[in-house]
Amino acid sequence: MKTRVTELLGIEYPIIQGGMAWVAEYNLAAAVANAGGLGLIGAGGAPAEFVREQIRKTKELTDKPFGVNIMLMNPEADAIAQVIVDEGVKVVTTGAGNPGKYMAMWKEAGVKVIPVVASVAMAKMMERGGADAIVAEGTESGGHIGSATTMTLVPQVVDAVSIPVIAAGGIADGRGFAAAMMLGAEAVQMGTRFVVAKESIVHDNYKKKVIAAKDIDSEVTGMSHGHPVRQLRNNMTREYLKLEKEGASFEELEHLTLGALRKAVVEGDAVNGTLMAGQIAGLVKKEQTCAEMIQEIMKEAGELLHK
Ligand code: TUI
Repeated sequence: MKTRVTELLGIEYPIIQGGMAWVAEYNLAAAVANAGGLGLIGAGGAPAEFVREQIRKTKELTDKPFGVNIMLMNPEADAIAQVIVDEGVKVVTTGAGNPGKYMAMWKEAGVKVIPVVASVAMAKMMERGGADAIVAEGTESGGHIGSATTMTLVPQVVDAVSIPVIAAGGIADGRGFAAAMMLGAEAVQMGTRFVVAKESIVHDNYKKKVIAAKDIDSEVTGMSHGHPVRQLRNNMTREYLKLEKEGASFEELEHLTLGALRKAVVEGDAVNGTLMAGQIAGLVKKEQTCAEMIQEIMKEAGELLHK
């Protein structure tokens, strides 16, 4: 399937893997790239030199295009922005902020820039700043989220900009893919389904929780201090939401979450760790290779779109 996004990125299928902190490391990025999608390394809160190593390791596993996602709240974001240029990475996506200050250096280096946004205003601002495409991410997504749903956000962003739009949030199968195309998107970004990929290094306890999750098993923490994060309900979310309700300070809550994502992904602490996942987790039923996932989605979507 050809769209402006497959042309822009030189990929076979219009499927982009989410830039999930801790989860989106080189094994997953390379597996998605080799399966014909766009693989991403999620820099999350990692130091710049760690990201450089991840880029080099990805290159050893694939000669297909891949990108890096920068979480803009990372204190090392400036250094990571430079690593992307130095290592010749072709695509960058950004999250949790405004990448405006890096746009000129990336464009000059020929890097394709795809900001992830949660509003029409931000999408327009990014287009004016020179973005090549935009990910419109609905509140169904896991991790740090905005408030608009994918169903409402995607068509409004499509109408507001001329650059290609990639839909994210609540998409995990061929039906979601086809629906996103109907809303005017030219690719989808998926995170939650790739968490349970065979090539994903996520701890088995975390994968099991995603596979067991039902439709209403996620909670949004951090709403009170302006950093809403969607994750699966567990002891951590119950504790967090209780403290938040009692008016705990940002610092207190931060203390609770510090390192909690690593605890879940690496150590498999599904009780006190942060199990970031989207609302579509209820649809994710089994571990498969990235190639199996992408093939299945494209086949199902092809049949639906043909009908
Ligand atoms: O960035 C994401 N999702 C993320 S980042 C992340 S790491 C993290 N860990 C713990 C706590 C908080 C974050 C986990 N998930 N998605 C892309 C996204 N970006 N969604 C919404 C936004 C966004 C929000 C505000 C983009 C721009 C923005 O602009 C603010 C401004 O500067 O005007």
